[in-house]
Amino acid sequence: MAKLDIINVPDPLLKTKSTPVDKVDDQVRKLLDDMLETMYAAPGIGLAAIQVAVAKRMIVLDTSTEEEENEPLFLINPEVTWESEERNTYSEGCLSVPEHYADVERPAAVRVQYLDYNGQMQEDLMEGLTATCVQHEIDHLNGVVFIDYLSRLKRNMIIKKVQKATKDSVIL
Ligand code: GNR
Ligand code: NI
Repeated sequence: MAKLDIINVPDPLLKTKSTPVDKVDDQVRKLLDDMLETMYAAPGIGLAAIQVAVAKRMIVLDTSTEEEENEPLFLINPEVTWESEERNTYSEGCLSVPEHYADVERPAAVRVQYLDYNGQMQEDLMEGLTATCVQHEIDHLNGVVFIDYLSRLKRNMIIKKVQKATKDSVIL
């Protein structure tokens, strides 16, 4: 396994629409394993491939708490097949927008169809934090970051701060 580098806003890659995976092979599984290691190390509860600069429709998730066993989920070519009328608001963060948080409203529950680690089709109902997180990750696959839901003023302010923090952390 290998830990990968996570890209930050305003990297234009984060605006690209990722392309479907056509075959779940060992190369795909290797990337999923590396993404999971990267997510756990961050630490985060989700990660989309585009965040490690791979424009493929793959995400990893683990919303289990510290006291629980790890419960990794691997989703390839995920599609929302149903969303609840009920909405939920969470204070969201993103590993590509480090140290910034904002409320985002989304469907409280979704059904998601996807290929699993073995290339088998699955359909799961997701609720609570898992529902929020999977929608946040599917947004990444479509080139959308949570700050895109904020006003242009707030978004630009956050991008500037992340850029500055990223530059300041470069050791010359
Ligand atoms: O680690 C993460 N936490 C989080 C919290 C609330 C809503 C969404 C998320 S996803 C984020 C990791 C990430 O950036 N995934 O793309
Ligand atoms: Ni994110």
